[in-house]
Amino acid sequence: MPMMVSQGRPVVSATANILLLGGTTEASALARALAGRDLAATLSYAGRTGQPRAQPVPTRIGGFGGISGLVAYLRAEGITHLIDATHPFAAQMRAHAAAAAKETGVAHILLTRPAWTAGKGDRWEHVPDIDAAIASLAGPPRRIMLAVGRMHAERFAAQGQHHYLLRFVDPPEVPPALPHHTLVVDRGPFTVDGDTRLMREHAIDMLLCKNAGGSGAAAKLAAARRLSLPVRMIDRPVQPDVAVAHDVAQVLAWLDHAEERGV
Ligand code: 3Y8
Ligand code: NAP
Repeated sequence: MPMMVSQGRPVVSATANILLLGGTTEASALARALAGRDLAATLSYAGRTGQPRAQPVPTRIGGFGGISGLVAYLRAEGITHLIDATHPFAAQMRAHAAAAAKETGVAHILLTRPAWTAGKGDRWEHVPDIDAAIASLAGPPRRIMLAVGRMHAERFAAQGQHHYLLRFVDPPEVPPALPHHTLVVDRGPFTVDGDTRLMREHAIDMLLCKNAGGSGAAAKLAAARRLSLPVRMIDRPVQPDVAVAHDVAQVLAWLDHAEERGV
C-alpha cells in the first residue's frame, strides 16, 4: 500500500492500526476523517445504547475487561495508535486507556472538547460531582430538567420532592424509580428551539447537566439562557495526565508526527 504524502510530508503510514474509543460527536468526526484516509481504524463503543450510530470505519461493541483486557486487545490486534475520544465523564475508560497505553507503549492521545464556560446571561451554579448535585437539590419542590442520561437518574430519588424531566437515549425496560417524573426518549444532537420548547412545555425552572462540552449537548444551555433559567452544572472528573487534542485536525497532525517519531 503506497505511503501517502501531503504538503510534501509523509503522513501516517499505511501500516498504522488505530483503535478509536468512541461515543461522542468528536469521535464520529474523527472516524469520518480517518475513513477518508484509508487508514486501518476501529471505533469502539461500550454498548450502552441499543443502536449506536453507524460509523464509516469498522466498529466493535462492549468492554475490554478492564486494563488487562485492553492491554491484551492492543497486543492481539497490533494496535499502533490509541485515540481516546470518549466523553469527559467516561472517567474509568479514560483511566484504563492511559494505563494500557503506558504498559504497552502504544502511542496514545486524548481527544476531548473544552469544557463549557458560562457566558453573558448565564445563571450557573457549579457542583463538583453527581453526589454534590443531588445534595444541592434539598429544598422545596421544583421542576427540574435532569439532562444527565439514564445511568445516574435514579440516584436523584434522594430528592424525590422535585418533578424531573428525564431524557434517555433508549426506552428503559422499567420506568425509573423517581416519584414525579416525565420521560422523553431522544438522542442528540439537540436544537435550541427544540430544547426551549421542551423546557417551556414542561414548565421547567432549573436545568441540571454535566459539563460535557462540545456541540452535541449544548443546545439546552442556550435554551436555559433564552428562558433565563438557573443551571446546576456538574463539573468534569479530573482527566488523565496524557497528551490532549481538542479537535480532529490536531489528532491528524499528531498521527503524522507520531509516525515521523517512529512510534
Ligand atoms: C453509547 C452512541 C455521535 C455521538 C453523539 C456528545 C453528543 C449526542 C448529548 C441531554 C444530554 C448524555 C448522554 C449525551 C449526548 C452526544 C453523543 C451525547 C447526553 C450516545 C451513544 C452512546 C451514549 C451513551 C450515553 C450515556 C449517557 C450519555 C445520554 C450512540 C448517543 C446524558 C451525557 O442510556 C444510557 O445508558 C446512556 C448512557 C453514557 C450518560 C448517562 O449517564 O446516562 N451518553 N450516548 C456509547 C457507547 O456505547 O460507547 O448511541 O450513537 C452518544 C452521544 N450522546 O456519534 O453523534 O458528543 O456528547 N449522551 C451528557 O453529555 O450529559 C444527553 O439529554 O441533553
Ligand atoms: P466509563 O464509566 O468510563 O467506563 C466503564 C466501562 O465501560 C469501562 O471500564 C469499559 O469496560 C467500558 N467502556 C467505556 N467506554 C467504552 C468504549 N468506548 N469502548 C469499549 N468499552 C468501553 O464509561 P461511561 O461513562 O459508561 O461511557 C460509556 C460510553 O458512553 C463511552 O463510549 C462514552 O464515550 C460514551 N458517552 C458517555 C457519556 C457520559 O456521560 N458518561 C456521554 C456521552 C457518551 P471494561 O473495563 O470492561 O473495558
